[in-house]
Amino acid sequence: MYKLYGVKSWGSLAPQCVLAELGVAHEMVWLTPEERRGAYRQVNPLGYVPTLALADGRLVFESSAIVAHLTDLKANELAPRPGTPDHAIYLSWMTWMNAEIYATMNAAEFLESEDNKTGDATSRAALAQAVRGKVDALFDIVERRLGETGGFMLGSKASAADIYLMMVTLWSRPNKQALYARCPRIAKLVAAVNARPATAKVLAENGLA
Ligand SMILES: N[C@@H](CCC(=O)N[C@@H](CS)C(=O)NCC(=O)O)C(=O)O
Repeated sequence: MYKLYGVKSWGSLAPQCVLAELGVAHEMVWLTPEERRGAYRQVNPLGYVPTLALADGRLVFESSAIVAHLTDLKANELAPRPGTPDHAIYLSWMTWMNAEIYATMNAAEFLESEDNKTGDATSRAALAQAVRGKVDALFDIVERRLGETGGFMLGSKASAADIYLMMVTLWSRPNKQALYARCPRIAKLVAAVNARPATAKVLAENGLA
């Protein structure tokens, strides 16, 4: 059975939603933010969540890889089948959301955190603001895409890529409502994703209902 290591409302959210949506048997291992710094480093080298432990004990990290692995397990409505051109487009956007949006948000959070001691406070704040500006620009790219696709990341029907997008919007600044007000197509997509019964249940479990 799969074991998903997570922290509530963090990067384990999309993998947990996809496990629930697909009805895949799994166990959740909830960590506190502090626990990630200890023995969990042997599970995930950076102490990041999520990590998915396979039935044979091997460990899969990177949230987008975990989601794509799960949707590849069997034919389902959340993603195109592996090896097809549509699946290439799916992987492309999943990787982009992780490598660009998620990673840039992480960079901004680091710049804003007490761990960042580079230079003076003013230049740190200016740099963080510039990186937040890049995050906004990335969401603008998504907003434009949704105007071309029919409302969802891969077309006119929801997929796991939309669940992933919903997750990263939660961490936008100053808050998710500001993003949804600026990007109405993203807001509509998130509302549709959040209304899915399996996802709604997971959101409630993560304290996000
Ligand atoms: N690229 C990784 C990023 C994971 C990540 O940044 N997780 C955050 C939680 S949302 C984390 O564990 N941060 C802990 C830290 O920065 O120490 C993935 O997609 O899985």
